[in-house]
Amino acid sequence: MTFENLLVTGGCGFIGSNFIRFLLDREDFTGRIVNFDKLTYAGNPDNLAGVAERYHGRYVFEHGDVCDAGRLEDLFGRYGIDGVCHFAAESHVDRSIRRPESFIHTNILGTFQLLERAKARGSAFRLFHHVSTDEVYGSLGATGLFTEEMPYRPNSPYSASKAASDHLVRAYSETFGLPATISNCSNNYGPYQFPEKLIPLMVLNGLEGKALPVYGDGRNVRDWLYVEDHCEAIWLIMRKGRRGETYNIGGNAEMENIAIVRLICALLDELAPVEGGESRERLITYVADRPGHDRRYAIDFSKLAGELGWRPRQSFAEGLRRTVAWYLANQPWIEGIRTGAYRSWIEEHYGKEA
Ligand code: NAD
Ligand code: TDX
Repeated sequence: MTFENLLVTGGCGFIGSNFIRFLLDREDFTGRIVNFDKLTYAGNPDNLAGVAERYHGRYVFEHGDVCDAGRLEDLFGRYGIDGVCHFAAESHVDRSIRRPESFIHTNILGTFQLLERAKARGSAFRLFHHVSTDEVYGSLGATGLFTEEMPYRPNSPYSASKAASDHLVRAYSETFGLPATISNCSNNYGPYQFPEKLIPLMVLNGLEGKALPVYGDGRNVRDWLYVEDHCEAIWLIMRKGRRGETYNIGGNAEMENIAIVRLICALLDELAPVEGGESRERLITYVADRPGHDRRYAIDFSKLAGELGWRPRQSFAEGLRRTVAWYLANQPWIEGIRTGAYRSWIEEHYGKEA
């Protein structure tokens, strides 16, 4: 299965931009990508710098909101969309606790509008792939793994909105026969991740000599997956996954937050030592816990491994080193965010409300 005109939503975000680069380089994808993105604070055109020029004719950017039914109708018709890979979302848990409304709009209503447009394409439509999270399953105790059969128990407004969108995709598949797949993945890390998430935040704060805020006791556990491994899994599911199915994706890399922060300090001390040789560990600061903070996530991805032969390639130690090195080597990208220059560019091209 391949696609001639694939709509990628949220392609200017962290995982979406990695996915677009990944896919355009593959020999088994010869079609065109239409990247549809609202360019919220998390959408950064610098993530795809040079792509339109390099893949001329195979990559198009369209600015807009997945909640905008009229805009979607125009896009689906104009480009003859035959597949969707749906990344667009409000993605940050802390923001969903402070201001949940945009999460309900984009993650739930936006997914609904996309499903409606995909359904309206009838037999011309091949697949709706929905990119989701392991957070829909809630929190684990010291043992056990999330499987695809587990009941959903989302604990944050973010994960509740993603759970709702997963259910909508499933319902469109069951009720209307819409060809759809869903993937629920653990925490991603790698190049182009917005520095509000744990790993890039610690790297940037460490470089600037700022406090490294660790929530609660720092012993919450997440499973970590290098973003390129996630992209491979998504593409494999899109091509070969069974329609109507959900696949868990994980990295086999459970880590306590505090251990990650210490590893980042050690990498920064090695790759960008402070004058005088002091360790960044002195910047570690325990702060108030996140409300409803899930204690542990861990993934059983044996369905994906058994049916489609997928395995993560990147070890956490090597992936983290590559990631820290990427941030060190990409100062202009960091500066664009730090100074807000990426926003001024967007406002100039698309207006203040973008
Ligand atoms: P991100 O926040 O970096 O990017 C989100 C992108 O969506 C941005 O480019 C933003 O401009 C765009 N967007 C937001 N609202 C939009 C709207 N209404 N219309 C159109 N575009 C809109 O997110 P990410 O970390 O790349 O995550 C991508 C997807 O993967 C999300 O659906 C997320 O739930 C899921 N996911 C993320 C992780 C992770 O660790 N980051 C793990 C599992 C699943
Ligand atoms: O400053 C911090 N200090 C801290 O201790 C931040 C930003 C986070 N944390 C902790 C909270 C979590 O236990 O680190 C862990 C990771 O936090 P985030 O990077 O905010 O990720 P998380 O909340 O686990 O959610 C992420 O993974 C699943 C993504 O943001 C989601 O989009 C994805 O679905």
